[in-house]
Amino acid sequence: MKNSVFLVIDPQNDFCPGGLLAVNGGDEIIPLINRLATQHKHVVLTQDWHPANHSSFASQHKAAQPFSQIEMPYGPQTLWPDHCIIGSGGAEFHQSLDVPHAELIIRKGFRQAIDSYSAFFENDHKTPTGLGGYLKERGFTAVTLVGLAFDYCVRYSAEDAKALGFDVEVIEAATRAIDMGGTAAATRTSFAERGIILT
Ligand code: VGL
Ligand code: ZN
Repeated sequence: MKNSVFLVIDPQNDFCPGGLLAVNGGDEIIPLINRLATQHKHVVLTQDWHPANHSSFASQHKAAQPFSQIEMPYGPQTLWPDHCIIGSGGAEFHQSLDVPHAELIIRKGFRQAIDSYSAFFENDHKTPTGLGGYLKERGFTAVTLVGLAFDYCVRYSAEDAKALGFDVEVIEAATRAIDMGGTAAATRTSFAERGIILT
């Protein structure tokens, strides 16, 4: 596993029970993530990191409900409750997360006008976060993903990693899904079609 990196997606308070965009059981995966991380020499964390007026927040759109869909200049966008606001407690990593050997924390979603589910590209599918270049420059060829949420940030990060040429594995037991309208099943189908290994 010399050439593999363990990528932990958004293990943050706001995606855990009690948080502003809580994912069912989001906190349950933290001990497993800690354990799996000890088996990997190289670990990278991502952190959803939004300004308070972020355009993905329903609160920024007149009469819009959280979890509704709108059309943005870059394509369709789900509107979310306010979450992971820069500097807030909700944006901090879960207090039980214990991955001191993580080598990089990559923040995403910090531009007001565009969301970023993927750790590699923002939601226009064009603007790079820099993570792809970083991993390639360091010689990694394989990415193992875990974290939150399975059907959003884990999904799009895994798909972009695969499109960039990495071997990609997602450990489903160390993820939890938002699962709105069949999005978890759609994620499994998409992974199978793309050759992303789901274990
Ligand atoms: C996420 C929705 C909005 C995620 C982040 O981490 O899956 N989902 N922001
Ligand atoms: Zn977000």
